[in-house]
Amino acid sequence: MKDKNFAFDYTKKIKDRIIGLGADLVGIADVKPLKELKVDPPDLLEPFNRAVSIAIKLPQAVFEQISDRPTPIYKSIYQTANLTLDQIAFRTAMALQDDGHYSLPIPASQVLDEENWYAAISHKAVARTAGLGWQGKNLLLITPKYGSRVRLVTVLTKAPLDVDGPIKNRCGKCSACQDACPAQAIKGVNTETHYKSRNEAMYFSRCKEKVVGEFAKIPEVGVPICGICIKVCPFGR
Ligand code: B12
Repeated sequence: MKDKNFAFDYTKKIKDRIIGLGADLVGIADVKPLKELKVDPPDLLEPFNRAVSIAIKLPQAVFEQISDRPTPIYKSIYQTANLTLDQIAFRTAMALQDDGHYSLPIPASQVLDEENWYAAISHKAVARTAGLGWQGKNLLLITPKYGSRVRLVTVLTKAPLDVDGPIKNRCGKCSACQDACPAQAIKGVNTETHYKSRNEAMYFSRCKEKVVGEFAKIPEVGVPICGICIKVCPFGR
């Protein structure tokens, strides 16, 4: 009973602290179901039993400016959001470590395999498992309050934190992202849990060619971003 109360109080204390660092959403995932994921290095998850998922929202106005391609301002906001998340994750991991809990912040946007486009771990999978939102038809995490207008980061930890559970998919019959995708990449398939592969939700090569092959080559953009399926999603508008 004492341990149960301690975990409850400590989880609340850590979540409040992370919100105090500037996060908008925070949830705790059990690491066990995440062991199905391809991670880099392959033993990344071994020392940990919890994954803290952290999201920050993005300014509404930047999406209003996007019509058929990412804007230079969106590029700058993308970079600032990544930096902000990396700082929040770093400070969270250090706070957990100071309390005696082995912890590792995972970078917000670091690509480790540029051929197959994989990171150390999928922040969306962690966020979904931690109950921040569901995996939408656009393959992104959709949160009830901000839609996909969030960026994500993860802190792996051994801290005794209470876990949150996944929430129900609310995409329903909506096809706004499928209709608006400039690459016609989104298949419009729903999932009650998560897609088994990227190709189950989308023609992944079309998305990649548009974002990496075209948008990242716009001189004042220079990074693989798009923003259109985020903009048109009714959640967060
Ligand atoms: C490489 C990368 C890209 C590549 C490849 C994208 C991709 N879908 O893999 C490219 C350059 C194309 C890209 C494009 C974009 N990206 Co990107 N990208 C990444 C990065 C760095 C790694 C992704 C990765 O490892 N993918 C591997 C695949 C297999 O995983 P996945 O896409 O997450 O999908 C699988 C899992 O999520 C799994 N899953 C979901 N829940 C669960 C639960 C369990 C238990 C399990 C086992 C599995 C599981 O189901 C999916 C199918 O296997 C992440 C940051 C990160 N570390 O996560 C950002 C990230 C995914 N990108 C992001 C964004 C926003 C975009 C863009 C919209 C561009 C933009 N900023 O405008 C587009 C949209 C593409 C799309 N619709 O998917 C955000 C998503 C935020 C959100 N709200 O969901 C992330 C999380 C960055 C961040 N820090 O916020 N990206």
